[in-house]
Amino acid sequence: MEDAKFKSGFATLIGRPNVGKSTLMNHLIGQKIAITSNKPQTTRNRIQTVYTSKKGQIVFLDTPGIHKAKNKLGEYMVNVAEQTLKEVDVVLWLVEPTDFIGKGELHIAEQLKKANVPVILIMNKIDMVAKDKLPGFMENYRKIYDFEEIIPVCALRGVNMEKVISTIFRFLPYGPKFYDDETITDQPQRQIVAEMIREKALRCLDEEIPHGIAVAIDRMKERPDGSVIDIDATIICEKDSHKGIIIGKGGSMLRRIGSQARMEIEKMMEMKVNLQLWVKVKKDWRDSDFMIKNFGYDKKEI
Ligand SMILES: Nc1nc2c(ncn2[C@@H]2O[C@H](COP(=O)(O)OP(=O)(O)OP(=O)(O)O)[C@@H](O)[C@H]2O)c(=O)[nH]1
Ligand SMILES: [Mg+2]
Repeated sequence: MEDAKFKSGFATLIGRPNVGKSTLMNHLIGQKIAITSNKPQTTRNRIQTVYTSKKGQIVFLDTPGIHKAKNKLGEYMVNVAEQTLKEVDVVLWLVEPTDFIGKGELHIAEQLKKANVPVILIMNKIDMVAKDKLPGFMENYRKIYDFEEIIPVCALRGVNMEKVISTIFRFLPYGPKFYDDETITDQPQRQIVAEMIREKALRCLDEEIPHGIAVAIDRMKERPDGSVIDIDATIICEKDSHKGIIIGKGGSMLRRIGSQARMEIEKMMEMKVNLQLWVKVKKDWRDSDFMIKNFGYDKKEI
C-alpha cells in the first residue's frame, strides 16, 4: 500500500556556469552521474536523477549554466535551463559566496520571478571564504529575491546536504513514486559513457578547446563471453589545430584521455572495457542546427 505521507516531485538546479550544480546533484544522490569540471559550460543537457528515501522521492534536474550564448549550442543550453523552471515544484538556485551580484544573477532573478515557483538559494563553495563573511553575502541576495530559504553548503565535501534534502521536501506535494527504488537516472548508458569521455577531455585540455568538443559513441558491444565491452568513440572538435592538440605528441594526449575515461567507465559498468578513441574535425559544428542535433542536443527534447 502506498504511504499516504509519501512525497514526490521535481527539483531543478540552476545557476551560472561553474557554480557547482552538477557536483551538488551528484552528492545529493550519492553517485556520480553528471560530469563536472573547472571549465564553465560543462553540462550541456538536462540531466535527470532520482533520490529516494522513506520520506519520498525527489527527481533532480541538473541544467546547463545560464550564460550569454555565443553560438547555437549555447542558445540551446540556456533554453534547456530556463525551460525547466516551468515544470518543477521547487528551484535550487546555486551561487558562489561573494558580495558581487552581477548581471548574470540579476537575469536569473528575472527569470525566476516570471516562473512563480518556490526558490531556495544555495550558497555553494563556502570552503572558499571566511565563515564570518557568509551572513553578509546571504543578506545581499535577500535584497534581490524573496527566497524561501538560503542554505550555505560545500557540495565538494558534502556539507549541509541533509538540510538541502529536508528543505526540498517541504515544497513537494504528497504523491506516489515516479520511479522504482533502483532508478538513479534517465540517462542511457551510452550517453553516460560519452559524457565520461568528454569529462576527461575537458579536464585534460586547456581552456578554449574543450568548449568545441562533442563525443559520439560509434559502437558499444559486449563480447559474447561477457569478458569485455568494446567501445569505439569519436571526439569531435572544431579545428585541425585542435585535433593535433587532442591527439598530442605521438598520441600521448589521446592515450591519457582514453585511459582515464576507460577506468571510470569500467567502474560504472563493473567490467573490463576496451576503449578506442578517434578524433574528427567538424568546422563550426556548434553553429549548425543539424550537427548539434546529431551530437545529442535536440531542441525537441527540451
Ligand atoms: N572549492 C569548491 N569547489 C567546488 C565546490 N563545488 C563544486 N566545486 C568545483 O567547481 C567546479 C565546477 O563544478 P561543476 O559541478 O562542474 O559546476 P556546474 O555548475 O555544474 O557547471 P556547468 O555545468 O558548467 O554549468 C568544479 O571544479 C568543482 O570541483 C565546493 O563546494 N567547493
Ligand atoms: Mg554542470
